Amino acid sequence: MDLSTLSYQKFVQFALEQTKLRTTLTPLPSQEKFKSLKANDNKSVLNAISFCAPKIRLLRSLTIEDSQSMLVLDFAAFSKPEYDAPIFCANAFTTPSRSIVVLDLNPLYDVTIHPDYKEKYYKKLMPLSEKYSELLPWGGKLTSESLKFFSPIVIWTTVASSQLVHDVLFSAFVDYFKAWLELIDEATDEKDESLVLLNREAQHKYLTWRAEKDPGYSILKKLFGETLAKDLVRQFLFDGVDSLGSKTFLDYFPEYRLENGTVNKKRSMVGKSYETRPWNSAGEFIAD
Ligand code: BLA
Repeated sequence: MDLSTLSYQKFVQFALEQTKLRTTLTPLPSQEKFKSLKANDNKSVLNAISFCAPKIRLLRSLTIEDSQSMLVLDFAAFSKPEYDAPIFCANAFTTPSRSIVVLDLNPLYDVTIHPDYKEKYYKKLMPLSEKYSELLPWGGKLTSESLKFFSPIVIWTTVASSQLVHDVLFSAFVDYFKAWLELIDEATDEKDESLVLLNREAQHKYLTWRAEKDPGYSILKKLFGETLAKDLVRQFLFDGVDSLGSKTFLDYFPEYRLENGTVNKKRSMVGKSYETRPWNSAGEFIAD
């Protein structure tokens, strides 16, 4: 399809407007640093924004739009470590033929081993996973390791690009972002410093995973060159990876260690799995 009628700007604008209705956003230094970022191809249009708010450590968005070849949305929002709230995650990669999408409130703690966390945040949101299951169906096998960062309401899809899919995706983005804002509104700050520490480490582990293994990296490298792409990933997209903790990728994910001590470049050690949605509509894990 012709991408020139589609844009992810409306998604970002909606999120900013909704957030401003509830809290005060303050621009972060990383926004200033990356706002005049330019791509090597001289045609992709970029938009990079980043903010914090009293309960929000980082709300950032990167869009890359070239109507001839691709539209990219990478939007995420992280609470301050005083809150154990999920991470808002909206990633979309759209070409004239297909759209690859992950939309989720990524859990801070793996829901398959923390049922209390699942109960606390996802029980009442489960209807969302059904609402879009027809038009944005499960995308098939994915990197197995990614699944522990996903929630039972995750939308993971790879579908033919169309205006309808784009509109449905916007509607889903609206629902999921409002749900996230609601959770942030309701969140009360943790007073127990040892639990705040756990929250901080959980965010750091997530950032470490994504800064190392995000599937978008090869495209960022092509557009910006290796050095800038790395800075973009570590200082903008996953800001906090170098400050929220001191553990390394191999401390968190030792199975990726090669004999010479470096990180295995493979995305998955286990391989891809989960051909179908591994949660049922009650949020129970149904894959083995
Ligand atoms: C593919 N993106 C994918 C896949 C997933 C994600 C699961 C399928 C391949 C796989 O299983 O690894 C997304 N994975 C995620 C997310 C998390 C995760 C969000 O673990 C969070 C924890 N995608 C982007 C951006 C670009 C992009 C910004 O978000 C480009 C700049 C591209 N994603 C992209 C491409 C593919 C892809 C090109 C298909 C090619 C591939 O699989 O490598």
